Amino acid sequence: MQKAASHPEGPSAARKIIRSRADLAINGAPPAFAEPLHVGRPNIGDHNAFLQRVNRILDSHRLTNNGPMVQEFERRIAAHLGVKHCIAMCNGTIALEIAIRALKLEGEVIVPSWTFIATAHALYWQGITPVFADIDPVTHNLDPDAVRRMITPRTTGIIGVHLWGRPAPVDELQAIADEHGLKLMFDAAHAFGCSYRGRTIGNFGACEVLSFHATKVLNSMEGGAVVTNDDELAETMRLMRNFGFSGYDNVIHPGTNGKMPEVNAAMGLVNLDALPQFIAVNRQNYHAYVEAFAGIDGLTLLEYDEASTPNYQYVVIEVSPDFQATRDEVVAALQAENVLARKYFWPGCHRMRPYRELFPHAGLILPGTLEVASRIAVLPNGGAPAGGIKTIAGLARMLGESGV
Ligand code: T4K
Repeated sequence: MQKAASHPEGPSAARKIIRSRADLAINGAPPAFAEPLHVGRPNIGDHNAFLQRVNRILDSHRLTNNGPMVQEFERRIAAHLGVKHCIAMCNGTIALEIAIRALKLEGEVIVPSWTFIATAHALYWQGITPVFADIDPVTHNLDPDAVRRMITPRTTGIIGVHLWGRPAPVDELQAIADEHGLKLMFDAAHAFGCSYRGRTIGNFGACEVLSFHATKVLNSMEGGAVVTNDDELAETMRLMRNFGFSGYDNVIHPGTNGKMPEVNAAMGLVNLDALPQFIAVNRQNYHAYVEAFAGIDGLTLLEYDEASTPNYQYVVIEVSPDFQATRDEVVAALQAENVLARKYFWPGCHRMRPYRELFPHAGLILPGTLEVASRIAVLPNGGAPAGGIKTIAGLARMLGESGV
């Protein structure tokens, strides 16, 4: 089990106090932390419970193809989210692709540019054009008016993303989809356990896609799932994930290999047992960041609304243009101290090579995305920053006063 956030020793015990630019590792001083503090340090539950499950898998000789661990994992996830069906997959990206195909999306599908690249790739990989709509720079989620502006006769669907676990504007997107006869699904890779207006994420749109990648609040090392309340859609996706097989030797649907192996389900189950502790540590860290960063002019921590039951996995700061150091300088200075802050999802999907060439003028209509892409950084959470948050804030405060 990971250590509590307040643990004073270990890799995240800071080795110096940063008072001036001369104390900065980027200027030649030794780094504040002996070992890297990662944004995506995996949450790992009870080691013995996991090893026992692995032994059961080995003893049973059932390694994959919808084995008992996967079935148990699916039941537990569906119950946890209060959703009818969970179809576990080998990763979130394949889960997105299978959901997109099962919904028969084609032509153009509207997505935010401000998301992990997998959301766009899952469409493009299947010959569908991802059309990037702008976000609200306050929420970082799709702006419904911007979505309306991107609808054309070729549009067949919308994929909303609950970025950082903060819910997308579900009702507004559903209204747009209904009005225009479009399919709506959600990329809920960040939003495990979060909710929208009192209802757990997983229950919205035609289906929602989860990721259980190592860096997520709940991980199965690699893994993903589609959750849905639609029986027919669930059945189609179950077929698609296993080459379209219905029983032995009977292929009744086109398909692929999207199956989750047993060992991944075992990891997911053990971690699900420890999820309340993981979220408690994230939350405790988040509040420690809030306290430590209070009063640093020009740096804002992205807020979570307790009512939406956040998992607090991502600690996101926004560096304002008035800050003494640019966002890139802040990230470089943090990284030199071994605080491996990330610029997720800079520069925005539309400015990444495959899509830049597809939509050379997209920047003109995505000002919110450009603004957010230029000012955010994601800080370590989970077990990573234990004992180090005050040092990280001290560095930020110094940068705000003197620059690098
Ligand atoms: N949609 C959204 C909105 C997503 O965010 C994602 C995934 C997906 C869809 C697709 O789901 P998957 O197909 O991945 O299930 C990471 C993850 O690879 C990716 O899963 C995640 N989003 C994205 C936000 O972050 P990178 O390129 O940042 O990964 P990487 O290897 O740099 O890891 C981040 C940090 O975590 C590293 O500094 C080291 C640390 N780490 C990582 C791993 C894998 C560890 O300490 N241990 C580990 O085992 O993409």
